[in-house]
Amino acid sequence: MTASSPRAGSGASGSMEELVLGLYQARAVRFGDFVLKSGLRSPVYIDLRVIVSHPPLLNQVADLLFQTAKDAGIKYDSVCGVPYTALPLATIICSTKQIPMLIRRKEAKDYGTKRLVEGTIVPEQTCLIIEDIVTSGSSILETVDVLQKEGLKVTDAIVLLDREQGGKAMLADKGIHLHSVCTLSTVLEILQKQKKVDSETVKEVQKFIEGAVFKPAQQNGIAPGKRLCKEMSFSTRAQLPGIHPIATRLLNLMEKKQTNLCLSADVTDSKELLELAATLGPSICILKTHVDILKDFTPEVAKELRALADKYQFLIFEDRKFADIGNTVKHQYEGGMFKIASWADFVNAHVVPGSGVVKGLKEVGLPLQRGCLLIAEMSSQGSLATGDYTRAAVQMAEESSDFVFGFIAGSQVSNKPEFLHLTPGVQLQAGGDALGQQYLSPQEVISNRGSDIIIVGRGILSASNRPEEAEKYRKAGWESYLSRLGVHTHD
Ligand code: 5BU
Repeated sequence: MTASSPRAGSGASGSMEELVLGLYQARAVRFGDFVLKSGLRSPVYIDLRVIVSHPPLLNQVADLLFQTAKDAGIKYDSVCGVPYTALPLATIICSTKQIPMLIRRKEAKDYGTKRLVEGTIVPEQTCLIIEDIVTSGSSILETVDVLQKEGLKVTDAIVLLDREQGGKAMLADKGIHLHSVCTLSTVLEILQKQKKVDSETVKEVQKFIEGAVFKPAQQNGIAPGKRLCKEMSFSTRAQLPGIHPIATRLLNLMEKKQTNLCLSADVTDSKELLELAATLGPSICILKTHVDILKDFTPEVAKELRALADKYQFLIFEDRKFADIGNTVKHQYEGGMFKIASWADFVNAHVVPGSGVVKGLKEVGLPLQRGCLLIAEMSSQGSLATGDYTRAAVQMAEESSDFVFGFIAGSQVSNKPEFLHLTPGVQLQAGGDALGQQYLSPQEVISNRGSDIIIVGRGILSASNRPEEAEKYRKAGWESYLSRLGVHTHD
């Protein structure tokens, strides 16, 4: 038997099918468009953590791991699971087969003096590693390293699922034989046979596996996002309990006007701004301003803009990007010559100052029933708003959902359907500008990356017929939203 093929022997293919279907039913294997921790985009998402909620499946997996080690003829004295998903698996194996277990501590690094491995370590004894899934092999190697430093021998690792993205070779390079219960190809084969996945998706995943050279250092480590909320229509999301009133208003008017287009009205003349609002108003759900670029702003302009927003039913978003301590942003939001809070339905803020920025804005905005978006990602080249920063923005939003109702981001960063995602850097033609702006198409942003609203500036403003161009963007954005709903309906 080869390590990467389904287990041979009596009833093995049956049990393999049972396993794969069990994983699929437990939603441990899902298809869609995901960003992995490594930064790679993937059409398949595998989360084996969920199996602890399915005891029969958990036992089955533990048994298959044990059998795979047995079939491969591996001799070992103890078993160690790679934290955390494989810990319960190692526990079941060790408990049912009466094998000594070792536990690798992940946190010990932080405390310095704590032991790195719990259990009785007998130097020169062989420890078998158990893991749930392998992509690059780096998690296994970390555990190997710790065990070897304790004087243990490690030669083999058993994994439930090999994503076939270079992990096996990487481990072999370090002298570790990887044995897998099954591979992603096997999972696909079985699910296609069982009609759980169509041939197109299978091809897409196969292409991904073949083409995905693992790049651990890639940017943008957004936590794998669930696409569940993207199956929901805007009007359904508008009624979610606890959703922010601005989000409800916005989602309802989007559905009513059939538009998820936000116009970035980046003009410097107030008359032109008001003209844009009056002529493009019917095509947009939001008009985004940079009030500080207007050369002739007066409070009257804000008043007229407000009247147009109410007439044509769009919201006003002042793209102020607050980024100071709470006390300062409070003044910037409420006062000065622009008095933003008095006319803008919502604003946005950077998360770099910490939660004080939201607290400050909230003091002014909440009594006025305003809302705020947090900048989780930026469209510009080399943006530092990636990975942990993006995750921190999501957490901050979750902690102040009475005021924050969504994100500026390049893709879906939160799986909570009550949060809206708005994406700048959108044009029908891909490309960018000379100052670092990067453009994606409406379809890419809405259908593939799971955002809700496209923000378009020069794509529309530089056209000779702006209302006609705005309609083109409205249609492209809306059709992408419908296709996203449609795709998921057929899932
Ligand atoms: P464009 O003409 O479509 O490139 O204008 C994009 C607008 O969105 C512009 O007003 C920017 O200030 C704004 N923007 C952005 O482009 N990228 C970002 O990450 C953020 C805002 Br946040």
